[in-house]
Amino acid sequence: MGRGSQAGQAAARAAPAGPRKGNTVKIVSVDPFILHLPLTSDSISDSTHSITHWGVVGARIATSDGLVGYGFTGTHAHLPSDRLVTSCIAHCYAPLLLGEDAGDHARLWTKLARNPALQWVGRAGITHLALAAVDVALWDLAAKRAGVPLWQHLGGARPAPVEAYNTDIGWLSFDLPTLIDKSARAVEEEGFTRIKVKVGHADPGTDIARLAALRQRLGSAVRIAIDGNGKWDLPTCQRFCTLARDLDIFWFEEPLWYDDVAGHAKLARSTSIPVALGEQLYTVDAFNAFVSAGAVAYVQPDVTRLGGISEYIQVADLAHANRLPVAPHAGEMSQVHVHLSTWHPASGILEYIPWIKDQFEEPIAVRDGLFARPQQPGASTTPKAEAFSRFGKPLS
Ligand code: 0YR
Ligand code: MG
Repeated sequence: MGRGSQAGQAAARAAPAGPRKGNTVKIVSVDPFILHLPLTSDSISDSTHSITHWGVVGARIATSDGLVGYGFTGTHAHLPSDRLVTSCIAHCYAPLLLGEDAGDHARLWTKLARNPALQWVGRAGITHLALAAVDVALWDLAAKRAGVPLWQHLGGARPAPVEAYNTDIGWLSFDLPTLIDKSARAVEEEGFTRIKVKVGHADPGTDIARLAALRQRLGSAVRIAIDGNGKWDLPTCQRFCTLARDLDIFWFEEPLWYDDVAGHAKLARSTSIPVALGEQLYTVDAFNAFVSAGAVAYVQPDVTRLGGISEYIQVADLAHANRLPVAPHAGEMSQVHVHLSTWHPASGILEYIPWIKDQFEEPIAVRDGLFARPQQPGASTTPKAEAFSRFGKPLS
């Protein structure tokens, strides 16, 4: 793996820019991998999850011109389920990809996603996470072959830079002094004007007290979004929203169970706090249900859970057509979102969680609260050789 990573980068730099002149470039290998990267804090919790590592579970795809592409999904570093994803890549998708033209990724997406046998066992879940990894690797290859960063390959940058909001200051496991201290430092020393705070205590009054103290410390100019990670029921969310009236909450993310379209629609109608969701949705059809029901204001696709970039673009276009802003999930845990947000006209705000960035050849960078535009050819998904040697896990 490590050698592959270095070879991939060298080849990407040597790749001639410009059109392929109709040559087909064959897929010669598809190799899954698992990395368990330690968080920058020892452990964190939101209302639903407690984790110590982030799982980067992916596919390394090599082509006949010597290029190597990387794509991955994100997990909570649970090895048995990570291996279900890599098994799907190795045993279900690789045989469908070997010998194919790597540049044909629209057709290849359909070949994998609509394969009758695979569709039978999963239009979402494990098979879809594996599809995300493979699809992103193919886009990474396409941009490397073109010799440009993915955002440029997709059509170039929107005029405005992408604003970063910091979630790493606001975990539910932080006590109030830590929450306030980290938030104040992010705003006053690092230049963030947007932050996101986790909520979801058994008594929503606890969250109100934390947010009121934070609002008082930071003043009215800082945008504070909150994230419930699907914990509360509808009456609890409604009680919370009533109590939060004067706190100027920018959005309420995943207030309810992830798939509950009717519940989110009811909540959206009963509060002026905008509803945000999408990081747990696997398909454009799921997004379509929420958008059609008026159940979402900020649309939050995740390329590592949708079937990769190919399906993300459909979701972003759906939001755009409905004049809804797109604010993708975690730009650090899926660097691809920086490229997609730099390019797509409905984007403008992106989550910042700095856990895994330093394990990649081109780390994501935020300056004065804005994401820097990636410069290297590809999708910024190539892990460092050292990441494989230090944090790689056996596939069986
Ligand atoms: C930890 N961002 C999120 C982490 C975070 C989750 O489970 O994955 O809190 O990704 O909800 O918006
Ligand atoms: Mg979230």
